[in-house]
Amino acid sequence: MTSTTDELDEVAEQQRFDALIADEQRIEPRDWMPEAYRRTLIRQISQHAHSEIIGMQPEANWITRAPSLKRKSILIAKVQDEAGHGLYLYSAAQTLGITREEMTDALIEGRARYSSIFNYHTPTWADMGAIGWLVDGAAICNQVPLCRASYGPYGRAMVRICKEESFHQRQGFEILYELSHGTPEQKRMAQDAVDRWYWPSLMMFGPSDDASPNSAQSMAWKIKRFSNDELRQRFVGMCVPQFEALGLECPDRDLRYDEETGRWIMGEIDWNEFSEVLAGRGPANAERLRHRREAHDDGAWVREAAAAYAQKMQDRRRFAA
Ligand code: FAQ
Repeated sequence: MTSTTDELDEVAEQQRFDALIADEQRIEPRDWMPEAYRRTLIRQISQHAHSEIIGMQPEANWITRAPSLKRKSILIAKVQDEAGHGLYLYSAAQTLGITREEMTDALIEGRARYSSIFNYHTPTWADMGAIGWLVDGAAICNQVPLCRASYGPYGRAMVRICKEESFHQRQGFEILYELSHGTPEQKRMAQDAVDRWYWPSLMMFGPSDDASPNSAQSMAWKIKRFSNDELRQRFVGMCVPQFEALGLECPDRDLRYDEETGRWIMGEIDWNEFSEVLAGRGPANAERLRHRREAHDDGAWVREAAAAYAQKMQDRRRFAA
């Protein structure tokens, strides 16, 4: 084929891709897609997968110390759900031509991003409530629109993830509700946890729109459906009545609703703290990566055994044929 024919083919493919996006159709792994679209998806989906896997750590910290058998089994189920989310997402990313090993290596070698939120410590049981309510709540706000992401495997993975996140958010709210309606000391513990997690949960939505280099293109490709600030607004609006139901104070003392614009006016997010965490200098970054690396090394025998078993089965099938 001549290069002119190649170029004509590429123009036709691009037109087909653009038409599918314009028509709200899904792009599937077999379809032609622009290289930048593929790379953007690998970036976002793998970062998302890493977040789910690293995100197991702050809550796993409380499994052995949960205050009752019921709380312990709920927490184990939640942490296992996060592992499952990581696996669906790694699988979705693999349909774009990257391997699980490449993604894992990038994470444990410190070359990959994962959500800033998981670089904070969980010193009290109330942190389990605050994570469920605020962190899973923010995750739902961000992820429900991703169920309509233009890339089929990502959107479909998000449907099940969102259902599970709803249960997570509900259990977090319930932990906080019990604490905030318990003894004065329990209520103080709940307020303290919410004070520590509120601002970092707002940072989960990413930089403000004017500082978000990827948003415009990702929205044009219908990967993202709303901007970072739009989703942050939606989340704050969702939290306000829930703060009241919990009987807890919102840590943002400047928060108010502007009737004229229909928007929440918020206090200033500490973007310096956000960039420090992204640069690897958050309270628990080093610990999270160290733990992930150790878990990877400890699991080497499982991977080797699984590969040896798969090889044995393949040989058996070949000899039987
Ligand atoms: N932390 O141009 P944008 C969960 C990076 S899952 C770290 O706005 P984009 C469930 C961004 O990657 C939580 N990095 O980027 C759970 C980019 O870096 P790059 C994870 C951040 O992609 C609950 C740069 O800044 N959820 O919580 C953060 O258009 C409980 C510029 O930003 C997802 O991943 C951040 N907060 O928008 C699990 C959802 N924000 O790659 C366990 C899917 C931004 O250019 C327990 N992802 N960055 O070097 C998304 O929706 C998007 O990727 C955004 C960022 C909105 C996170």
